[in-house]
Amino acid sequence: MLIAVTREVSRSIARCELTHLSRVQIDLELARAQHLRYQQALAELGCKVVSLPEQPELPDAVFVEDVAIVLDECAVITRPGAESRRPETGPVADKLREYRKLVLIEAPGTLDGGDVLRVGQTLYVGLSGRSNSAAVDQLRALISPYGYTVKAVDVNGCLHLKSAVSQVAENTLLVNPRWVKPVDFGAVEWLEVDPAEAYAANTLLIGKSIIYPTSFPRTRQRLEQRGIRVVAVDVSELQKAEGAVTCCSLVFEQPDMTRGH
Ligand code: CIR
Repeated sequence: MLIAVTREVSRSIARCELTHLSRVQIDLELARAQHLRYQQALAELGCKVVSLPEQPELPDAVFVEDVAIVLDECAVITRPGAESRRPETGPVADKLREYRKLVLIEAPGTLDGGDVLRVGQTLYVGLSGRSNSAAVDQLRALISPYGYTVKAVDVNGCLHLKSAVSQVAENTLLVNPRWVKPVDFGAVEWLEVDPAEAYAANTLLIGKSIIYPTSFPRTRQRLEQRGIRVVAVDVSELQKAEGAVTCCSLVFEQPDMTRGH
């Protein structure tokens, strides 16, 4: 069974962190309606959605991806690069403890889950404004005993590694080549975003389908031409907070204990 941990949109989202975008008004009710539709898309694709309550004082708390990396063997609780986001970890850690052993990134390491792209047994970590090489070293020490390889990659011009590259099929990445170098990701196939849609590289792969924003029709056409099934969601209000589709959930496999022998 796939579990998707999410968290309700905070009433204070208007005070979110912004790095590459200018602040514009966010319609809270619309953001919540869009987030609900996003969760429905996860459920339609077979996920059991575990929704955490709103954190009224933590503007960016909806973006749960940044506070943990869930592997089969453990969950790594991050130390987010933005100080305002560090208190977000506690309630997510409390929930993940029900499913996994927890391990922690500690100071001076900083790591946002949005900077971590997993392809098979390799975890690529973007050295962004949020994640540093001390965290890469810690992550490597924590998870290499389980057989994972951790590789640092350069990322320039965007918030997180996964703003620039994400997985759209088993051996295929969707990339914005202005922000990362496709050759850094080894022997995979890649597809480029349409040049008019810089932010279009962030997709959430669930099984053989991707959850994908409605705002990138040109890149969507490229994806569909490659035979990729797209489930489109309107996330305009979360995009104003510099979020996208991977960042609003932590998706992981969990054996279904209710199905006995
Ligand atoms: C931030 O700047 O931290 C939030 N406003 C947006 C975080 C988006 N996270 C992600 O894409 N993984």
